[in-house]
Amino acid sequence: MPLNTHLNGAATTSTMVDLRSDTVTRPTPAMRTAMANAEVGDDVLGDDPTVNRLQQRIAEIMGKPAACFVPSGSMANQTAIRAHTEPGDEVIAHKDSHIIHYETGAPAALSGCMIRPLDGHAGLFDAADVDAAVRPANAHSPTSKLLVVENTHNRGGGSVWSLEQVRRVTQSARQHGLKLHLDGARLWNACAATGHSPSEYAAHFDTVSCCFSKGLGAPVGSAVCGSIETISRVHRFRKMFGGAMRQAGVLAAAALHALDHHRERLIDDHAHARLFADGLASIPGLSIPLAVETNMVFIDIDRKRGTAAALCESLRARGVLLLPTAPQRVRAVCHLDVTGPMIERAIDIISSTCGASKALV
Ligand code: TLP
Repeated sequence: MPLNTHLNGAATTSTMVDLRSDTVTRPTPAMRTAMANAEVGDDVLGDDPTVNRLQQRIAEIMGKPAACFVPSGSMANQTAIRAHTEPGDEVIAHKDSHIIHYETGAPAALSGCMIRPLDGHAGLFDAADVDAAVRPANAHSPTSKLLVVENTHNRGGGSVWSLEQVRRVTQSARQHGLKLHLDGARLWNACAATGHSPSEYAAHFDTVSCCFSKGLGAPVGSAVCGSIETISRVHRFRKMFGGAMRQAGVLAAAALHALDHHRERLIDDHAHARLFADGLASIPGLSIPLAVETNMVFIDIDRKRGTAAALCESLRARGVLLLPTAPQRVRAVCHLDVTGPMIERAIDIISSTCGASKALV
């Protein structure tokens, strides 16, 4: 079993096992050094050499002509949506997408778009679903404009799209004249799981967003990659949405460090997630509803045992942090600051907590 050999200074002193998200990581000492040494300038004037270097690097990794560094994954998705659409257009996406559940209604508020939600197991859908969702071109319907695919899919359990399914879905969308955006906040995990390169996935999309602050462990930052024309629109909307930053090179340096040092270790997070799921499987009252394909584990709680919120409260008091995502469902995410022994400890604590009382609420 591969164990995470990286130990952050802060993580070793903390007794908490924080599995709420892969966003909770703290910059490693080496990352902090890279940040401290970053050359900076005013990025609103295009003068930050480290931001410029990051944008060039991430565009190359994704196989796109241009990239724009933005403060968050939500801003990456929303600037891309705005760049592809006009008010009154419709965006097609899975009903469990991050852009629907966790981006504060931004497609409506910032782009004036409707969303057409698709069904499908674990956040995935197929070409026929896209065909059926596209509106007829007439004077009454919204204009179907953009398809958004999320890979890995967060609420789908960190599920991974196969390249074959991406090909089918994007081909169908192109036939209908749709633009294509990939929410690749965790594309790094999809690539670690499949062995595909980011550009193999990105090739099927007009724009791809990716995050440096989730699995890769940087403190802040995402990017949108695409054509020069589309990225210049993204750049404009980044400014409009309040996301233009000045000496952002300190953040870009962390992202560059993460790209160089934190991609290969993602398979350790995936192994830890499987170890965690296996350890929970035999605990009465808990079940794993979605296949564990990457760094996430979703856990369903039998009603007789109480609610997800009550379980999370009990576990917090005992040193394990999980996130309730539905009344009977919690999420655990493995990341850079979690080691194999920490996973073992979390399993023991959950096991004894669930064994200790029949019902928590
Ligand atoms: N997801 C966060 C929460 O918002 C739920 C998390 O803890 O998983 N796309 C996907 C697929 C995401 O999971 C997230 C963040 C984002 C975009 C947005 O990134 P941020 O939080 O940087 O705006």
